[in-house]
Amino acid sequence: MSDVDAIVADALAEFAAVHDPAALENVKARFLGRTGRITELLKGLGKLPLDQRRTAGGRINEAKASIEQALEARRAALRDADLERRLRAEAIDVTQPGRGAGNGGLHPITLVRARIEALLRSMGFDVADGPEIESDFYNFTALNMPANHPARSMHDTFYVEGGSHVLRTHTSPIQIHYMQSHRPPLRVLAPGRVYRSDSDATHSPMFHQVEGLWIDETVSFADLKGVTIELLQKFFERTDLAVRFRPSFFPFTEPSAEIDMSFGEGWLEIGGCGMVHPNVLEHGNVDSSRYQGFAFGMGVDRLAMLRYGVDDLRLFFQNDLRFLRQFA
Ligand code: 2U9
Repeated sequence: MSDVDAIVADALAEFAAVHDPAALENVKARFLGRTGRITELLKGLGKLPLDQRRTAGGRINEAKASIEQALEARRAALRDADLERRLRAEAIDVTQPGRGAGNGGLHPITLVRARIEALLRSMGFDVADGPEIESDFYNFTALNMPANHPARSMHDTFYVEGGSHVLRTHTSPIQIHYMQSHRPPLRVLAPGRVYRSDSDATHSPMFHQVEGLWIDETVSFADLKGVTIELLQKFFERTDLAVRFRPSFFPFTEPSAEIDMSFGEGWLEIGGCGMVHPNVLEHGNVDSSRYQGFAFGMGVDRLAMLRYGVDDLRLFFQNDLRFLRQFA
């Protein structure tokens, strides 16, 4: 085998032995680079006698061409191998069954709230919303709880920095806004989150209320009883549900009563109610010499506990999916 054939054979063997593109280019340099073996041969041509130069040159160029061809073939083979490896590594089995997005569900508190909203809408109530941070006026003063009223104590209320605003302690401010922006007669339901500085198995610092308000010229305590009894019996789907109105006191209603209910054994307190205090009507820009009305408030969380038989309020707020999935 001539020198040239040996170089070609070496090149082909070395090309075949490398498995990554960078190493292949290093091998190429050793044969075709500036000081590569083929290049050196070409440089040496000048020293050959003229009659041998042509044949030798031809053979070297043929060798160079076959090395270049082998190089190109090896480059292509490495590219193909790399592509093949990546396709295998990144393969997606399109025949696999999908994981599924899973259907979400509504939170039990949301379900209870929606149910109360639907029942009261059917009795002609509008549903209103409002801010969770309220001014001192809308949360307290307008509800007949003037400065220094005990309900304003730091003990019960979360004050927002500065002290002029609070996290609303009831949804009643919604109805003050509503009275100010609507002319009577009016019927409105105010559901939402409220906040009190209180926390144990039956009290959460954040809880939910629904409050109803009906204002017209002759609305009476009899209407209040009719609406709340109908609401509770429909909500619990029990016509044998007994409801009792126990005299009480709230600054924003006069007279006032606690609403108790019974499925047969014992009474459960479920809310409060009363005829709206004239001072409250006036704060809502309602003429108290012409209009009167009733209001009631119920704890949504309490209603949810009773409807679903849940004995710890905190379960509603821990967001354990094992618990929440039972209601979806
Ligand atoms: C306006 C005027 C009066 C709403 C009322 C109650 C009595 C009441 C509690 C029940 C359970 C709150 O979540 S709870 O602890 N509520 O006892 N709420 S009267 O009175 C209003 C509301 C708005 C303008």
